[in-house]
Amino acid sequence: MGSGSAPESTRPAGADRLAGTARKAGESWRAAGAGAASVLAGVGAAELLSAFAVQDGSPILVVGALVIDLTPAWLKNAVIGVFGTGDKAFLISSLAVVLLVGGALAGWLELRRPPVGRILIGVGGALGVLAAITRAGSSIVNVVPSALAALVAILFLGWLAGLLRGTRPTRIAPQGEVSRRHFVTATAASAAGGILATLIGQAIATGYRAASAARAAFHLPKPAVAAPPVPAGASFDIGGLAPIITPNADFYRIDTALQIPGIDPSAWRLRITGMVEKEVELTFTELLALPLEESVTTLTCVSNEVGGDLISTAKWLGYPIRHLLARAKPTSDADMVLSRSQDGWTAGTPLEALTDGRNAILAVGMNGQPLPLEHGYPVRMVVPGLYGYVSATKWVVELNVTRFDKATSYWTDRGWSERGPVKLESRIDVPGDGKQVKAGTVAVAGVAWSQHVGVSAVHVQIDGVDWQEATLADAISADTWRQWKYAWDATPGSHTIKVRATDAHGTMQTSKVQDVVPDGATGLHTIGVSVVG
Ligand SMILES: Nc1nc2c(c(=O)[nH]1)N[C@H]1C(S)=C(S)[C@@H](COP(=O)(O)O)O[C@H]1N2
Ligand SMILES: [Mo]
Repeated sequence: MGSGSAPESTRPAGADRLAGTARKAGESWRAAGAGAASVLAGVGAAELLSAFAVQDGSPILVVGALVIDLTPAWLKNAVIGVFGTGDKAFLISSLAVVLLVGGALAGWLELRRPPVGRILIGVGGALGVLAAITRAGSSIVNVVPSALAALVAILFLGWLAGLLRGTRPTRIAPQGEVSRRHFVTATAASAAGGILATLIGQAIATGYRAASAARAAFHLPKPAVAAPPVPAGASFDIGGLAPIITPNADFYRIDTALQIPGIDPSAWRLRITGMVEKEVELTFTELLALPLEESVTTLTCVSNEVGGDLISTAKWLGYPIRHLLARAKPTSDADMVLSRSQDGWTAGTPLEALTDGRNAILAVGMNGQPLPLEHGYPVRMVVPGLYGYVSATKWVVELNVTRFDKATSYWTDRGWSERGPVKLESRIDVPGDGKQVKAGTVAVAGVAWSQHVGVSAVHVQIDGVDWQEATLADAISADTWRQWKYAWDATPGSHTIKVRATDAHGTMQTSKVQDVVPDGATGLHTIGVSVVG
């Protein structure tokens, strides 16, 4: 028997037990720390996601809102009595404490009885999901951050608890397979990362939430010049045909904004700068005090494929840009207005399109509502006849008067054409491509557009035979799309249907197939249907 046996074995049994108890106590604290850190990591991931992608559904805020709703009035009053306007801060801090204590408890349970700790976190996540669902006006995406929070916290807890178990002494590795320092570093990094992500997420989302609240409190002024009512004859009653006015919720959305700019309308300014005799600055209040005009205009994206749905129509409320430019007095050599969005995006619009009398406006209203945040609240541009990328700047804050040979814009820097007039196009909405229909009279219908020129005719061709004239719905104006329909006498078998529009100048839509790059797609929308007897 050598004298080199482990020191433990020579220690008295009592000291051994004491050391064991102390180790266990320390381990419990570390498990609690791992649980709290896991929850912080989960919350951080969720706050980032809700700030960037979901726009709403921050687990902290949805749970907070639910707590506010569930708190009895007497308790609410007591809290307000004690904390005054700090009541919200009190609520958030209380939630943070509950989360951390819950996380610590989960960590402790996880070490003792896996996977009970992770299950507890799952239950907490389910509460967040429930809170998100019960929020007024919430959609299903709002539950995603809470679900993500739970998932991330569960993964982190599994990982950290594994590391912690690895620090236990074993016969082969008396110091444990994982160093305690390694575990502590991993836990601290998880916690710090979670806190940082939460702070960043909150900072980013604050502007959006403030703008959202300001928009909710804002009532559109009455138009000085109302749009004439949309003629009854502008719409056919055919199921599946795009409605002549697109509801805001269905209006296509295209932009580069990862996070929708949250603009405080009271801080919003429009600056007209550059090649002008006099720079002009306008506040939101000043804009609203001007005589606003209503106009119905169809907006199209240059990326709209033939037959695509990146096109919508709204009744806009706004102020003609030409009047503001007249105040600034562009110099005679200027030919472009580089509009800039709050987030730095730019569009280059021919000066002429903004001054030639068309309804080129700074819009504040869309279908009787303040502009939705994703469509440019508080102010955007709408210019009939031009694709959105050269005209329809959302969250607009500056009009820089310049020249095409001096300035470029966001998409022209990326290979798209400098000029972007909308091309004459038409689309078949019904029947849908590849659909089966019954033999007999079949309603074929769709839309055609050539903004600021107008559509004068639409023809339909079945199986490459003759072009038949379709019936046009009444036009709202040359700036809007036009519905068309054709009663087709369908016989059993497979058939191809093509559509072709003619504009108000008599120019026929080209059948030449061109890609969306660099200035918009061309070609005839063609569908296939099978007719059964
Ligand atoms: N600030 C900003 N404005 C923008 C864009 C953008 O990326 N950022 N995209 C433009 C493009 S390409 C189009 S087609 C229209 C789309 O407007 P909508 O999303 O309201 O339909 O917005 C235009 N305005
Ligand atoms: Mo676009």
